Amino acid sequence: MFSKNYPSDDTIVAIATANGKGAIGIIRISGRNAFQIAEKLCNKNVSKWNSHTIHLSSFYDNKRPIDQGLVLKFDSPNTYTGEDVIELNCHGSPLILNLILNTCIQLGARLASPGEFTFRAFINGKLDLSQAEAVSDVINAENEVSLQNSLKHLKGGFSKSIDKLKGELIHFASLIELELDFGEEDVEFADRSQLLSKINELISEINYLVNSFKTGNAITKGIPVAIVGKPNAGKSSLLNTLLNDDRAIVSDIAGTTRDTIEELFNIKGVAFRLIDTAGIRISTDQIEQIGIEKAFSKIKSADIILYLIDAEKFDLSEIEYFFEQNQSASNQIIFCINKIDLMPENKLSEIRQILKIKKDYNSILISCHLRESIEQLKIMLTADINHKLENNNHVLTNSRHYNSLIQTNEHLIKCQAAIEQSNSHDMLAEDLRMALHHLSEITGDISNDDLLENIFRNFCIGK
Ligand SMILES: Nc1nc2c(ncn2[C@@H]2O[C@H](COP(=O)(O)OP(=O)(O)O)[C@@H](O)[C@H]2O)c(=O)[nH]1
Ligand SMILES: [Mg+2]
Repeated sequence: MFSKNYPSDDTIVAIATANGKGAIGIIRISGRNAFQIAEKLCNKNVSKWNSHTIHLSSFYDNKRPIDQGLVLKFDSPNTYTGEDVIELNCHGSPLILNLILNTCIQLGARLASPGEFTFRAFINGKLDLSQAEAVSDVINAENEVSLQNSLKHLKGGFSKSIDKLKGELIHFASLIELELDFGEEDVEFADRSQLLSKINELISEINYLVNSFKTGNAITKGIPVAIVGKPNAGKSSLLNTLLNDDRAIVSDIAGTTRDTIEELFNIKGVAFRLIDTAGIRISTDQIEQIGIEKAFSKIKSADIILYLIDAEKFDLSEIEYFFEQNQSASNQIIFCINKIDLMPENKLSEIRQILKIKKDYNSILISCHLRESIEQLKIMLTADINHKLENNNHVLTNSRHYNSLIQTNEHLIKCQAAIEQSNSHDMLAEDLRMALHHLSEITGDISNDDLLENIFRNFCIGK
């Protein structure tokens, strides 16, 4: 395969480490002239060195030494790009790095475009497209869970399950194509009931992946947690307590928080987006009313809702009402009974008793002032996501993959209908082809220049 945006028959070079001064800086060279260039740069017989060895050397610009460092030599094909590769570890000075880079360019290398090393790995079959994308996701991961997920994709587990789905479809697609070849004769090589059950199976497997996209999005961007409840229940206090910071204004004047406040925070590598909202009540204040409407919309989009209740005003019907109105398959509500420091123990046991009877409510008794049960609340926040991650082999995080899977399923659903209605072979074959086409987009068996450019231009130079 050849892409007009990335010629692949020349030798590329780039600084691989971040801008600025550091202990070391790394320059990478890849391509058929990599060793020749290194020979001139180091004034050493680099081509004769064994593969995967490290050598101390000076670096020269026209016989003038510019630095001293390590040279790593990798013979193709067992390299990152699949080509001959040289890595130079020099001192981490922008001046030195640029001098060496310019020398390599004078010696015939071309400055690499963003992601071009990974692109070459892709065209040389070292990585498929979804793995190449995972390289960039690994670098950009901002929390541990999202890092772990990207690493899984990089190792190729996700690609393997896509290949498995593809293999099953190809089998049937080829039988249907064969039927087409027989033209007028009404032969059926592919058992329709087997095909139908296979398609049903594929649709549900793809749906499973598609549904994991919400979790995937949440782990990269932070799981949205809305803190809601009546004015003065302690919502802003809980936000501050969880953040360990006086982020939101806390006061005993009801209606203090009129806009929503959003802050990212991390529990054991899982990112959450905490959203403090205006207290829900009937208000004549126009601005507060806008805040209350915003609170309702945050409730709708949140994955987790922390509904706060002032323990002194505990009322089961408030819980029941909120639960009925807002509970859905896509969210989890945790009722937090706050300010327990103000309550005598016998009153608290009463509340515990009432809540115990109603087991379907997820609830916890807390005190923001004393930080009581705050750690336990954090465990409750992570429990749901940990459960989802354990149960999902592959969590979809890439919207390109998501779109391809949605389109695959659209065609599979048409196949389903075509079989059920005994439609013509032609239509069935065409939908099978299209379903395969969209599946193949994910791993890059089918791609085009624009798609590739779109993916690789978001990489760092030198990767
Ligand atoms: N005693 C006690 N007071 C609290 C607690 N949490 C919040 N408060 C007080 O309750 C009032 C309302 O708190 P705030 O966080 O502004 O409530 P919001 O309107 O729900 O955001 C403030 O005076 C807080 O100091 C708690 O755990 N114990
Ligand atoms: Mg508030």
